[in-house]
Amino acid sequence: MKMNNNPINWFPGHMAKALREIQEKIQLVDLIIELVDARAINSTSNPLLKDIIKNKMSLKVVSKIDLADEEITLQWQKYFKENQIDAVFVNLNNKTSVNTINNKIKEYAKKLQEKDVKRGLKPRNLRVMVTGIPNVGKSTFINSLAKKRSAGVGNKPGFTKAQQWIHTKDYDLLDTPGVLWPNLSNNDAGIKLALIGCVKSEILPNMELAKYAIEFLDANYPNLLYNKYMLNYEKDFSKFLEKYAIKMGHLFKKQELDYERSCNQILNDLKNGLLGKVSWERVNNG
Ligand SMILES: Nc1nc2c(ncn2[C@@H]2O[C@H](COP(=O)(O)OP(=O)(O)OP(=O)(O)O)[C@@H](O)[C@H]2O)c(=O)[nH]1
Ligand SMILES: [Mg+2]
Repeated sequence: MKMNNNPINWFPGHMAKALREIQEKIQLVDLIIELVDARAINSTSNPLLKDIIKNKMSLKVVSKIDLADEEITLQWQKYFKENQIDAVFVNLNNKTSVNTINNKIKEYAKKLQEKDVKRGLKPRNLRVMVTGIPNVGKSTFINSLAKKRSAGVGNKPGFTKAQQWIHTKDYDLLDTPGVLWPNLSNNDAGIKLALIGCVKSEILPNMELAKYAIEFLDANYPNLLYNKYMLNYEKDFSKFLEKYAIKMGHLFKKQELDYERSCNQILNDLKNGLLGKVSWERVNNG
């Protein structure tokens, strides 16, 4: 299914500003962490970041693995390893995951400090910034690292704009993330981004989104629909929606079936992982 309207007209207008902000912040740090969503790793990766980062150290943090298809997550892990892209896969609501990231950042801090010592410099704290497109978990990430350290938040003098830093024993973290725009170059990127909540779903008609989702589930995860709704999908979205609306008692003014409400419900169930673990993109298929 193809949609004619560009669903993310929001982004181009803000791209220049976001780019400027990121470029300014990048100068302040040693390590750039890009958060992406495990359910759509291609679409949630920024297309330009690699070029902006240049020779700085970078780490990909793949969030929300608790909502993603485990098999596809494994494929991505293999892919990153083979391509020497440093990545950690996490559920940011899980303490163990946060520890994993923390240890990873400490490895980078150690590397930097060893370099400093080699050059005869006094070793200093690694400086880290977090980037990512909307809703990938940037704030959750920063808060969990900050809470763990119960670090004070304070101004670091000497920059034109006072930046807030979170200090830990091994590294300093910029407390405001850089917001990036998504990768729209692959097939149906806008739809997938709406389905995982990275762009406002109002941008696309809910009916279209739900149709895409149901057809995708039927093709890729045939059991999930029946398991959740106890309804068979007979290759006909309208028919499925009708059966669903009747079953759920979604009525408009107590008479007509309220399909909008039904679509909303299905989309929310999906976004919250209530149908099961679903990934919308595999490695190498956009
Ligand atoms: N299940 C699950 N939910 C997560 C995870 N990480 C973040 N979330 C949820 O995702 C939503 C968005 O997280 P935020 O931390 O606000 O994301 P953000 O990138 O700061 O979003 P913006 O500020 O809008 O750009 C919240 O409801 C989080 O609880 C994760 O690993 N697993
Ligand atoms: Mg945030």
